[in-house]
Amino acid sequence: METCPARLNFADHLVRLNAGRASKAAYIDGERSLSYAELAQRIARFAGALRGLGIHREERVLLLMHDTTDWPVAFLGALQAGVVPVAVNTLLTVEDYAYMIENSRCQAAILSAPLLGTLQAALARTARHEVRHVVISRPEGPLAEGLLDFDALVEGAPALPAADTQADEIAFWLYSSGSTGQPKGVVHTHGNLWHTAELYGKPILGVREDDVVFSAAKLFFAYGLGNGLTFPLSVGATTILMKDRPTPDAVFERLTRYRPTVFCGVPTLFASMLASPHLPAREQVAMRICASAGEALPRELGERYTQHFGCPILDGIGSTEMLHIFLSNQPGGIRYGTTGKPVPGYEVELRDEAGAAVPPGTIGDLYIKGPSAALMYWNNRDKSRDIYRGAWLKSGDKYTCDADGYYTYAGRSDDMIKVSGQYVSPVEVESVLARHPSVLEAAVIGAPDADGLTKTVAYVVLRPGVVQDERTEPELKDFVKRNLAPFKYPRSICFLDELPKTATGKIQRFRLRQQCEV
Ligand code: 3SK
Repeated sequence: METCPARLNFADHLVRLNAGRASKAAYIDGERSLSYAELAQRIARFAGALRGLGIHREERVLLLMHDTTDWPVAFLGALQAGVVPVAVNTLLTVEDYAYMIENSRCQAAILSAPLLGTLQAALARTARHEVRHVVISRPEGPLAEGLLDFDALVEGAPALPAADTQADEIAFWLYSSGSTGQPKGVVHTHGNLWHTAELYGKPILGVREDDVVFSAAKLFFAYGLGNGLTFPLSVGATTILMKDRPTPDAVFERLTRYRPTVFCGVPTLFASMLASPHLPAREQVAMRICASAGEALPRELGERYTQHFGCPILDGIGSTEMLHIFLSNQPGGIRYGTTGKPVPGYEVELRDEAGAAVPPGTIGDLYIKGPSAALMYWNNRDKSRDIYRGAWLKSGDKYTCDADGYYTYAGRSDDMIKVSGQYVSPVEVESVLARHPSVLEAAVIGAPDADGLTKTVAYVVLRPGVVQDERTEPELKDFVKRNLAPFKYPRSICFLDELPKTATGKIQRFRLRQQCEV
């Protein structure tokens, strides 16, 4: 295996690698496409535009963008300039963005036009921000004064040669959420991108030059970033981007129109695809391999999918901190219901609370060692020390390993619940529910649905005198959607007279789990 070059600008690396593919389509988003030559040209010009706006190396820019061809241009253009893109989830709240703007001290925001109102509300709520420029991708009409048009900026800028960066140099950030407190800025290097392609994208997922790749997971997720940018561009493949929500119908439209050969999803999506009356027939699609991450893929779901499409799913687990998948099923050795084996190049250990390795078959905390680990959480030494332990990283997941070396998911070691691949903090949802005037107290847990996928369930005790009727549950769900990122709402609500508690008043979540089925 090649070693990672010490001097590496990952954008420049990709541009050079694809220099011989000038006319080949790199990206197609349904409205526009970019050949490899156009992509290279726009990356260099966007880098030039950042320079022209007075943004210096190592300064941050916020990327709040839907998946269109402008996303890779902005991300790689920033890398090319040595500027650090902070790519964020497009589904968060004004408060989340206000925090991220302050925390990252970003100098510019690059955003999709429909997100402008949210960004402006976040800027208004930020006591001290340093955002000097707001750049709009795909404006829907004339832009108000002071806003910059992405296309005009790119087309009017000179090409900037790549900054001479090191593999270990900060390249970009993503944000990761925890069960309490604010999101944490996960700081990644140029070299980390290179390692995920060399260790997982090429050898495990097996992405090739002749592939058409489609990831339903968006580029702002670490999982989507690898699937839809790092891996296909590392081999000169073509990538389909979709700005819409990944509903089964939207996904079917892309699977049948563009016939991707590599498709990356999450278990909740695979389940809703199989349940849809519009599920395409095997002959209508061209998938040869699929990836799944975000939550454990139930065995039966993997088997049904493969039976229908004739295409295997490689279920794996990664993390924002490790950038991509480090434990995965691998072609030729798939065991549905397990997360497979360590990806070569990564080491995995299961440890007990004292830090000792657990014997086969025993549940332990998952630790990982590998070359794509983030440097730190930005400005957060305590949380960094908690997770990054020397060369090892504590994932927060519990696993068992069988005698054949296959790992099986056994839940989280913190309170977080993973729903459709996104973390939900029960504490956060409970505190929003408790703010509703009808609610006395609430407890939130994760419970399996009929497909074996985890969904959030809220247990609610109403205030004395409040009468529960058919409007109560939808009202409480809407209340959570209005006050938190909407994906965090509880999928079902059970009303109780009281919550089970210990003698000292602690809620007994295990008793709620025992009585619960979604
Ligand atoms: O959720 C996962 O398993 C995952 C996979 C790849 C990259 C990032 C994450 C969180």
